[in-house]
Amino acid sequence: MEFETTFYQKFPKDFRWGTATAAYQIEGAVSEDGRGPSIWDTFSHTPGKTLHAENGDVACDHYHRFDQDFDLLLSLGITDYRLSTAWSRIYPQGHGRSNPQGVAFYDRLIDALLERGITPAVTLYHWDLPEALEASGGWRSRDTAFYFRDYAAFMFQKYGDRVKLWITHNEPWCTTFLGHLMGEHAPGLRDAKMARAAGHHVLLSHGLAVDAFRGLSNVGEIGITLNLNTVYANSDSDADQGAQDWADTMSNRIFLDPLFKGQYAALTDAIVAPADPDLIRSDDMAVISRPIDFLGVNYYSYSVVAGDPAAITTAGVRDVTPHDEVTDMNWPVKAAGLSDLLQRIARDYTSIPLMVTENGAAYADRKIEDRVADADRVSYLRRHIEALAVALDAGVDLRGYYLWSFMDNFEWAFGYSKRFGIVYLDYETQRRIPKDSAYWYRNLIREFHQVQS
Ligand code: IFM
Repeated sequence: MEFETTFYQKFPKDFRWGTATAAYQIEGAVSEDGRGPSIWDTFSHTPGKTLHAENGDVACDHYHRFDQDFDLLLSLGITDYRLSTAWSRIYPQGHGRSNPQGVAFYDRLIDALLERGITPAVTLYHWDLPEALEASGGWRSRDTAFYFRDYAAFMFQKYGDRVKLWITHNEPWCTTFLGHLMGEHAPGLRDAKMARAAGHHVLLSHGLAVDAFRGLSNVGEIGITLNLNTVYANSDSDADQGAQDWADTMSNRIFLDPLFKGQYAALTDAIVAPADPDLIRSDDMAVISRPIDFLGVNYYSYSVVAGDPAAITTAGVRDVTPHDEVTDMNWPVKAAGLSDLLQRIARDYTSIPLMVTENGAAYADRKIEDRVADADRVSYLRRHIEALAVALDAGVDLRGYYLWSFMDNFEWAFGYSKRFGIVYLDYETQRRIPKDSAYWYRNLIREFHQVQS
């Protein structure tokens, strides 16, 4: 047994054990069947933006291999799968005329999952904004929020008979900070005012999509996914507590507060930039904080911070996180950060169901013969899944866990250098090789169902 019987019994009977991926990271086929370019095509083809100038042109070639990939998922007993759809396959220009071939592709893909008894959870935006919309101001423009609503409404109507779990956005933090403030993600901007506008319009687009969803019947449940990071103060001192307040707002409250409290956290202006006078319009906060059915939580790492007046460039906040155990991303590991985070959300923000929509780790995996012995990943996963049980014990309404990622894929600015998958990708041949962690996860799911039946 991977875990004791009593351990499995802590989870609800219908707990979702899944894996997650995203369109640009796996699909490839960027110029096929009428797909319009997205900001990630532009960004990854701009010299200096991604490691080794790598891009998602081919990626895992999932566009042509999804049947084989879903056979593999099924053989691993994984019954839930989180994917994202590429907006520019549906609307090559971002709005206007939809693309029948793109629509047909997701028809085939969703049907292929359902035929195998795998439940899809669909994320509508995982960072690949149609380039045509970027040209007219991207997320800095209010219009983009309404174009997103229209795209979302189309998707609900088209696939809502088969897809019952919808996620509007993946990690608005990354769109806002990495894309518009730090320049590390598409569209590669470094402008605080623009970041403030982009973050607001992403949230607004989420709320507008929720409204569109509520206007339809029998389409299931809708939520949003945030990347959250448990922030601990180094001590009880006022300085360290102040640093924690700042870092926690920057990582967590920045999106949790508007979504669940209908207002921006007090430090938002200081952390990003004050909002322009006409940015936040009268009804916006009410739209942004519309009730949702679940919150998706992506958790990878944590931080410990101390107050330090000498840390001028980071607003007096010094990162003192121990790096005794890190993943290949150099992200410090702390599984208790996940249980603390889930309990904190339930305590401070909402009693709606939570789902861990991403958790996992990159390691420098080696394929020897036909085996990838990724004991470090198994250890990471085991401890984080134990943390789920701690949260459940504490009364958190947790409904699912989607491991990131099903297979190695395009890790954005890091290109193909970071391997998060439980399935190894030989990019030369496009062979898929389940790692030891895939078999470990298969056993866990099998045992869970045995105990629960
Ligand atoms: O690969 C990403 C994913 O696209 C979003 N969440 C974090 C993952 C690992 O960096």
